[in-house]
Amino acid sequence: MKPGSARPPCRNPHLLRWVEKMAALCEPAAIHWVDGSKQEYDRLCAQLVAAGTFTRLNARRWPGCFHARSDPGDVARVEDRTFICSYSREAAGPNNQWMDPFEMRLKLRGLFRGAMRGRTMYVLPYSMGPVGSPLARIGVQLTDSPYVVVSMRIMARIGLPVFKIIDRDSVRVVPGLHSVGAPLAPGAKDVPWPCNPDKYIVHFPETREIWSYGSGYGGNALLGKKCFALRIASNLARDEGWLAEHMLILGVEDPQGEKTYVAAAFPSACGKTNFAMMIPPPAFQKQGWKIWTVGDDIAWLRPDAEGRLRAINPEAGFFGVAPGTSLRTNPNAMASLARNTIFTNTALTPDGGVWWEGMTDEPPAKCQDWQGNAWTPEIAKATGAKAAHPNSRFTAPAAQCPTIDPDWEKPEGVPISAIVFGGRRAATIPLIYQAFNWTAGVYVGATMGSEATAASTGTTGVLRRDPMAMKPFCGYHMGDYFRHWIAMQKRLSETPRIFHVNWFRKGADGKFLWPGFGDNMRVLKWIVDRSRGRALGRETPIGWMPRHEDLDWTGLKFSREAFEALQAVDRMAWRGEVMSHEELFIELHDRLPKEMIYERELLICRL
Ligand code: SAT
Ligand code: MN
Repeated sequence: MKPGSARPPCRNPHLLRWVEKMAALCEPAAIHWVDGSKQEYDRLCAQLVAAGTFTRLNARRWPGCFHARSDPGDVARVEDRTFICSYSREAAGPNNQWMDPFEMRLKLRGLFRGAMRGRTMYVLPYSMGPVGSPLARIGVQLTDSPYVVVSMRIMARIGLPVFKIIDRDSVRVVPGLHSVGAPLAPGAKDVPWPCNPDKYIVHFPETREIWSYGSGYGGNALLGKKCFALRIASNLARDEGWLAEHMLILGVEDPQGEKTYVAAAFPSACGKTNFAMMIPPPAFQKQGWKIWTVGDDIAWLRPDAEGRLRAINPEAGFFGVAPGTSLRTNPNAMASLARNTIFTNTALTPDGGVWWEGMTDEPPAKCQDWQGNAWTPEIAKATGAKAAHPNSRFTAPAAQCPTIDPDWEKPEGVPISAIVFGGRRAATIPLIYQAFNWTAGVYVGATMGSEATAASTGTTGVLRRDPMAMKPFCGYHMGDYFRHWIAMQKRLSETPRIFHVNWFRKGADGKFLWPGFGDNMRVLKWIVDRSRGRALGRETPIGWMPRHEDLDWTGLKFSREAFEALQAVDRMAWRGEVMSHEELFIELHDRLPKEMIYERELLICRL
């Protein structure tokens, strides 16, 4: 039998009927039920090579790797084309774009009518979380993009084992319909990256549905990631008493061999992948400190029977930002992406390899840029042209990460002792502080801000409030989300400690004050030690802070003065900060929990 098939390998009547209805709407030329096998993957990759979407990389240097070039108009998430269509506008909140679900369905039916003509519709079952884990959830994505199918095989658990669960447990499935929105007329020639300038990324929270139209890129198209694991899952989590968060998960092993797990929320392209795979400085390694990676982007957290917060990484791969990733900044990511990886919008080198800004100190003498144009360092100097798109990505299997935690697929998840929030802030926000308690910590997360990055289309560098790094991903009213966070504590017997970090503070000379990367271990050690009640700090208006002597400086010269500049709490600047918290709160006022107002008042008093 040839891999994958035109016949359904599953009997679930709801699924069969839905596939039939959607096929009638989209009118694909064929239907392919995805089995998830390696043979099927290889065949689809070969097909993508033949279509010009993929270039097979040099098999000796990049075994099992492919390069893809997207349409220049389809390079990142499109937040201004993303909708939460709950029954009421209030439920979606001012943090989301809303459209009446009835009207939106009409609109979508029009867009999807005949949208898959001339293409194959893939029926792609996937599990977010280890197959069969009580914390995992199932989705089925219908898509006309083979690029999405092969990417999803890396990013999630897909295929026959998932169909089996759908049949056996008759679980509730999150349906997702995805089309690149580029039907093919009979005999017409396809383009390497079909897509549509008109894009709609739509969520119906009550019916747990996803409809995505017009894009083939990243979070717009790999529906398990942001659409399901964050926007729909945040709704599931609120209803079922857990948390779906934009967080990495890592384990810190101390010299005694004891492991402490930390979850950390940073906005897109703020270094989650680097932090999750950090290599401690040599002096720490010698003492026996080690970092283990559980996930780099999304965490699902749930109190267990004993009231301990446990987390799984619902994903199976990394969709990491390529530029800036190097053997120096993140050797574990480089090892993860060394084989069986799909690179999208990086540069292509003449010897069949990939390159991006920051990968090596010395750029290649020439290469093809992310759009296929000739690129040389001289051209770059003259025009500023980047070889790789700033949001170019690698899609790599998590299992290939040298520091992948032995427990990363444990069905019950790992116990979380600390939660870290952080953004990209050039001024005001110190390197590290600890919130006084859970509610104060929720306030810290709720009011965090970050300068926008290339992960979403739009202006970069502008400061925006990005509560818990969830602004683009919270699938309901942000005020209700804060309330849910505050209420979570009642279900916990042991409350994780909450911290805020900022690796990106700059001095008057515009240079970063903190070396970052491996040296973040010094901060992480304090976080772990505080969570275990074995480190000191001093009380400040914004929370607990380490003094210079509370951090381990072995192997790094970092003066008390430099540390004080990095940790300075400028009361005037903080007043401005609190005023801008107020702007967020005014926006959310109709559903803002009163704890947020109290916390703000207390902060003002302390300042
Ligand atoms: O949403 S994506 O998966 O394209 C990347 C991100 O923003 O984290
Ligand atoms: Mn992300």
